[in-house]
Amino acid sequence: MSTSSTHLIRHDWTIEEIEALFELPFNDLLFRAHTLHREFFDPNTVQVSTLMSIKTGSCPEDCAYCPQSAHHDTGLEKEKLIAIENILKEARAAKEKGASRFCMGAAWRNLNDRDVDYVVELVSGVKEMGMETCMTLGMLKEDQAKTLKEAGLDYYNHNLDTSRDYYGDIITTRTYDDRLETLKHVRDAGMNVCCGGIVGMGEDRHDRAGLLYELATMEKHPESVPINLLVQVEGTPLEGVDALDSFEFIRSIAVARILMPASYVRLSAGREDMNDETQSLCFFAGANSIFYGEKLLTTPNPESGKDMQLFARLGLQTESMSCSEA
Ligand code: SAM
Ligand code: DTB
Ligand code: SF4
Repeated sequence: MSTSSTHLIRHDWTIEEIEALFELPFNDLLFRAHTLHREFFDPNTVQVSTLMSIKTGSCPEDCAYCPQSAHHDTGLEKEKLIAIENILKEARAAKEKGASRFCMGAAWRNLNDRDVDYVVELVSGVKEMGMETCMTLGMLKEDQAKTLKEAGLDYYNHNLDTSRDYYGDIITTRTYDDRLETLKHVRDAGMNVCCGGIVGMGEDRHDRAGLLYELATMEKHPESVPINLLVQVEGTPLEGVDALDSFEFIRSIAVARILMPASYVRLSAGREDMNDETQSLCFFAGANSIFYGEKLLTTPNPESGKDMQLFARLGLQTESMSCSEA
């Protein structure tokens, strides 16, 4: 980012301004997003992270989209915590395939103190390989966030998921303010914040704007903003919800790029249901990070060979591991 660009970063967006961006003609919106993208990033470079579930299923939360909630019968086999050595083996394989960050997710409502030593050991092990680390473990207390930071954790993922207004339709077992409190602990501890949400959950455009409003008016924007397209899973309450128009998904990426020009915008879950052209337009609109590897947490993701082919066709490069300032 050039120093002359920093004045383009605003934190005082209004919901009306954000809705007006969504209303722009598609070409105008993409032109604006792409122009800004070039001011802040190399437009032909994408950061790739690999995701692994370290504790799967039987989560006490009732998130309506999630296959791992104990409230829904999705037929998912629940698993105990995976042995550290097996996770480090996967991390090594991810590094060999070109991932620069390894993200570990647990189906927990919150991190329990009894599991802190385990996650600290994982962070150290992955860091020793020279990869960046990210974790998503549910709610964190202030002291836990500090411990994770001291262990060397680079990013903590904790999504707001949707607008404040629509949140109660999706999750009833925790509040929007619970989420914001954990995000504050992560920020205060000095870790990079990875925070975004899901679109295609039956919300309207006002809610998509509302989610981006919450992120873009934070005192410091999240360094990484995952925009997930709902992966519809059989047995979840959101199975069968009307699919989101792919142009509306691309618009959401473009608006995120305009609102948070210096942040990585991650084209996150849902790529398995997108064609190459949709993904390419997302990259043009400002997405510059993806999950790489054939599985997300529990659902399929495009095979890495397929992603590499698409990157080659588009002349895209993956970000080298030295670029860790994000
Ligand atoms: N339990 C922790 C939490 O909720 O923060 C961490 C794991 S949770 C699975 C991480 C994120 O995955 C959620 O916040 C949600 O945004 C995303 N996610 C879960 N299920 C999804 C689905 N079916 N489609 C798209 N994104 C999903
Ligand atoms: C995020 O925003 N998306 C990822 C990651 N953060 C942890 C998770 C997507 C999960 C998709 C459903 C599944 O595979 O279980
Ligand atoms: Fe649990 Fe996270 Fe899934 Fe919600 S999104 S049910 S908290 S694993």
